[in-house]
Amino acid sequence: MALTNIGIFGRRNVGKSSLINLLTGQDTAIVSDTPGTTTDPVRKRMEIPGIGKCNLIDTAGIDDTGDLGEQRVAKTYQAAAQVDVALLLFTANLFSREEVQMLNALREAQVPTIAVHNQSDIVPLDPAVAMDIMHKYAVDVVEFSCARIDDTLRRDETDMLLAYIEKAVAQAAPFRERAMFDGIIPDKPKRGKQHRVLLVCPIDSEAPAGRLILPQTMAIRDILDRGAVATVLQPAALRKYLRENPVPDLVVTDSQVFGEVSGILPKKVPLTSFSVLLARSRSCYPNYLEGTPKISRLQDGDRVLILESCTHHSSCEDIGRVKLPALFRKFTGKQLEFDIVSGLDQITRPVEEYALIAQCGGCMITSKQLYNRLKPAITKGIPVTNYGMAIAYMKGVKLSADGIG
Ligand SMILES: Nc1nc2c(ncn2[C@@H]2O[C@H](COP(=O)(O)OP(=O)(O)OP(=O)(O)O)[C@@H](O)[C@H]2O)c(=O)[nH]1
Ligand SMILES: [Mg+2]
Repeated sequence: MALTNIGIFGRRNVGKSSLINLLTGQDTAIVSDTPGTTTDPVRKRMEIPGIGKCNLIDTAGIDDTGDLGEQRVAKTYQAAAQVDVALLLFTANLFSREEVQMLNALREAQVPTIAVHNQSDIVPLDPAVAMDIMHKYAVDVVEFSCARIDDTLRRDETDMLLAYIEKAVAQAAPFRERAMFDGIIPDKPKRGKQHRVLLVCPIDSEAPAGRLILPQTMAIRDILDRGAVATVLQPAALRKYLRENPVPDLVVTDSQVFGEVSGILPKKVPLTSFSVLLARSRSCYPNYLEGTPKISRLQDGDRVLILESCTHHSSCEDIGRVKLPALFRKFTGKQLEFDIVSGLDQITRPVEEYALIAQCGGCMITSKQLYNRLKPAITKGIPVTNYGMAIAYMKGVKLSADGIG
């Protein structure tokens, strides 16, 4: 199941650290009545019933001042752009410039947010203030206190807050990552049947020394989590393996050897690639499904943008800079122009100038960053595709909506 990042934001001393401690049931963060106690984001992993695995993130106050204070605020805003769900704490019915500014940043990053009126044991939430916030900013407003003495009241308020969080997590769903084999391999072996997955991993000059690449490691981990069996081999060992072993339930390979592997496999064996599985597990996959066939419509003079999100992954870089442009030209037979933008660098040309955008798997960035990266193009109706899906399409491997060929 996906990991949900839940951020806690608000001015200094509103009780952000007290709330993370209450939710985790531990002294996760230091609590004190000195404003500015929390300086860097503090993360705590926990399992919340109904929500699953979460990272709770406590942050520095959004009203911090001075040189260092401003740096802390900047860090808090950085964290805000990364979370899936936000709790924006305020007290004494004070919801003004700082809160609105943070709310706007969270909205910009499409983070479902709950306004939590904390310390309500000192000053209760004014219903008129709550209505005003709800109407103006379309967020839920919850009355809360980290210091209720009455156990039942505290439990009820906590349950209520968790219910609101659960609702916000559901709203954040489009950005949450699915596990790689979610919906493809059962969570657990069913009726004793272990799923057998064959991973065909080319180890060529582009492979990093001494290790597998991240999508391969992620695939193996998810197969293990599901109680399934992974067999890992190189393409050269595939024919002999298939002669001597039962047919696997699924084969996963590198997009670059899609053609070679599908030529060797018996027709009925489902085949996909690591990068397709990765794309499928994250945001924008439906956009890729829609955008990929548009490769066939490219015309002479069209400009294609290649988005290479990790700067240090030499194998991706080689695909983005060399192999993919060559494949596009060969497949379409058209004169195409290519621009390549690395990391999360600014896209200099107006996005409207592109006929198509090809995004790498983005294994080093979050699903939300990926979404925010592609959003301007998607909203303008520019087709987007993904390295692995584009390669599969151009090599004639037809993928189902689930990414299986
Ligand atoms: N009465 C009351 N006190 C609270 C409540 N929540 C927190 N406090 C107290 O408020 C003070 C500040 O709490 P913290 O949790 O440290 O606040 P914070 O938002 O993390 O503060 P910074 O880290 O400085 O930004 C502490 O003295 C807490 O004990 C509450 O709901 N009611
Ligand atoms: Mg704190």
